[in-house]
Amino acid sequence: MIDFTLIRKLLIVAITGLSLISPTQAFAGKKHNAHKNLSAKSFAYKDRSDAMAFADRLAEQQGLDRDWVRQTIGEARFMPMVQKLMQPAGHGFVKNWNAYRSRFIEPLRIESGIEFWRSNTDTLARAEQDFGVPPEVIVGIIGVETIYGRHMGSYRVIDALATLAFDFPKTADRDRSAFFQSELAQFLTLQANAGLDITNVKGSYAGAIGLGQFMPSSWVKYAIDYDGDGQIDLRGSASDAIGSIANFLKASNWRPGMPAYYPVSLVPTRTDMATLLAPDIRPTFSPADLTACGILLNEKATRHQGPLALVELLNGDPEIDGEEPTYIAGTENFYAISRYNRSSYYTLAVIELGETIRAEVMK
Ligand SMILES: [Ca+2]
Repeated sequence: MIDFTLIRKLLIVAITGLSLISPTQAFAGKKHNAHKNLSAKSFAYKDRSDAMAFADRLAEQQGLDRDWVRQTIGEARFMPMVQKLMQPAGHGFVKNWNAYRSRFIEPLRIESGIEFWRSNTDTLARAEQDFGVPPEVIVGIIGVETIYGRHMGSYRVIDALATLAFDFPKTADRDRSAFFQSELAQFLTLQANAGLDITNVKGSYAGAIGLGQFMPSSWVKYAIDYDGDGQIDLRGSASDAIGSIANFLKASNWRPGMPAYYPVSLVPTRTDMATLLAPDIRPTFSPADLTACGILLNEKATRHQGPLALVELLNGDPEIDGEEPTYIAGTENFYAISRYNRSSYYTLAVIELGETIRAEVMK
């Protein structure tokens, strides 16, 4: 759960062997070898004056014990692989929805999802009642994020966040140090506020935690105790993860009962694609606007109340026969899911995985 495209995240995660999926096969283009040129050595941040100055400021701002903050950040270690994994995927990286989709809508994830749904039927029903978010969306998210807890990440979160806060790769397309400094700061508050032993928590290379891969800032804002044991445990409690994800989506303006998207058909040469694609996935157009621009909607879509977005998902090179993009009309609920991970490919994979599992469970 981080605002990088999952496409890149998964490409990189696959290279480390942390995930069963292999999106390097999902995309045309040059392969990326994260193991090359890995010469940097690990070290502890206690000897870094910038990290210790940050610790002092943080203790002051948050009213935390200065010695504890210095010691905690001081014992965090630079992780060369984390720095490497955050680097851009490289040139020649071509998106391919059909290939991406096949990595997620696959037997292991579907089987695990059916089992997860059946084990958590009551909690999923309660979350729908409380937050208006249906089970298939929550089940889709947990499946795409971690295969129901199978891949929650093996990095100490404190090491991952310190590395990205103080040694964000210089070659990355943009400097995200400030973001990770803020995440590190919020992570430290979880020790006192959530009773988390933060030096032992493991997560992804980007510091995302638990079944739903919450970043610390999302934990602070949206995580809830949903099994009533008085603790928020996003790694060990499926109920807490379910309630927290539902709470996040509700806060992202989830509309109960609204479909997330409609299929569309169009002839790109006859439509005003520049206008239609300008807002990206932010719903902006009425059904009548889309029809006027040459998009063919089904009857249900023409009666949709609320704005829509024309979402384009590439399937390789649009100029090549057989690699034409996939188009859908995304609603405000498509947009709400995309707040979890800002990628239309991620969002559609979540929706399709959830729908596939729902159909199996309801058989
Ligand atoms: Ca709990």
